[in-house]
Amino acid sequence: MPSVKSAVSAAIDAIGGVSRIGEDPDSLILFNAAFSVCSEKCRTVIRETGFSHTNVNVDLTTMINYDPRYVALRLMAWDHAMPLAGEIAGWTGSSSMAKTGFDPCVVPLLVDMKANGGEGMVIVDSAVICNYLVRLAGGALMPTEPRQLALVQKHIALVDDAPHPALLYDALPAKDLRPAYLKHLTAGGGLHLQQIRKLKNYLSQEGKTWDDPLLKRAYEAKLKKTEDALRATQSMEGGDSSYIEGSFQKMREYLQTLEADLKASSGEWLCGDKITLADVFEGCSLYRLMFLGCAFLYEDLPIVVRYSGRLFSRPSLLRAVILNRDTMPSKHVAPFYAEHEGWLSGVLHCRKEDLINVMTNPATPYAAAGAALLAVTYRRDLKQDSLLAHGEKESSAPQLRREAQSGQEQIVFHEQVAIAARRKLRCPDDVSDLPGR
Ligand SMILES: N[C@@H](CCC(=O)N[C@@H](CS)C(=O)NCC(=O)O)C(=O)O
Repeated sequence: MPSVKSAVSAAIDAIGGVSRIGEDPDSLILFNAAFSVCSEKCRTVIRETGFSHTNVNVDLTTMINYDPRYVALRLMAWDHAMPLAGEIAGWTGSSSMAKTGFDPCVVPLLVDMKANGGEGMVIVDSAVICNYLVRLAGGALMPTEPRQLALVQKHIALVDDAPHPALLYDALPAKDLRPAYLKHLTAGGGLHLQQIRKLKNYLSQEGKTWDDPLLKRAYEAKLKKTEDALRATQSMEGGDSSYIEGSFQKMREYLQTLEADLKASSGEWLCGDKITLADVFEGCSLYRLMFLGCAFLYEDLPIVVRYSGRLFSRPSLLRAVILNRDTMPSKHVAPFYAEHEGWLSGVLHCRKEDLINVMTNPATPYAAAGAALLAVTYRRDLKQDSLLAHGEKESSAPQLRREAQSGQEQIVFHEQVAIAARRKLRCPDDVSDLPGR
């Protein structure tokens, strides 16, 4: 069994995307993805608690999270008494580990290098990671009164089991308000099919690039889970929308519970006047619904609406989630950019979505996709500049921060164009072939 340290180095070699934040960034390492609601919870808690850390940005669009070096690291946190996701219930539209088993191929993942007498410890699952972080921070974001404690854990579990993945991959046929690029990418189960192809490709490398029965079991389980998800999408295309209707119904019921629990609170947060981990989870959850154009699910719940307004102006959530430069665009949330960064930023955010919409549209001519691909040849320089600036981001002068932000913005833009163009031109999955990488 390799040490945690060597498994971390191998995973970082595979993934890259490292930024070191704060004065002591070596103790905590967070593998996470910009556009992942579970990662958003962890990043917000890190902002709230102020931990220095190393951020490893996992690009889910390239499916680098299926690389055996990352999966092996994740398996170090697996309690073998727990089934793997895919080995039990079929696709439920939720990604709760408690309900659906341990998924060996997802983010987020935290490593505490100081734990276990300096041997290091791998911690997975957003609820477990966030509970761990608040304990490490001496109980910040956690009440001590037993009934409040139970309420916090209740809402963590509600958000954990909310069918966010279902609402990302699929939508009500008559009310699909997701950004068009999401519709393009998920149409016909397209994203699941790409994931399946990638997983099969890794499985076929057994004995070549990896050789471990646990990894084989992990890939087979993930493949089964993804095939189940594909079947759910395909059932809708066959005219049976009960799966997605059930998911929306479940989401609606959870939001009504939130409304009722907020009503019973003596203050502006779930547990009175002090913000807790439950509010952080709810903030990420409500924001994701808004991003996907699903805020209609709670717009008739007045207490939830006012509560979401407070959460969406919380600096931790703004910086870790809403204004995060690496995340995907959505016109539904462009007003936040306009409000906090000026109208031009709001307009650019919308144009960014427009461009990705065009590039991912199967009807876009190949010449246009080729032109966009050429545009990314500038990316390498941009990336270097921005990484330099990004390293300084937390502590430096406003001028440097602004430069870092604009560098990041351009990189995100170019990366998204690259991804879209690559798909359009049916480039190989291995993105290292792209110009600018
Ligand atoms: N229960 C897990 C769920 C993690 C999860 O499903 N992560 C998603 C992003 S939110 C992911 O990595 N998906 C990529 C994939 O399945 O390929 C947690 O809360 O951490």
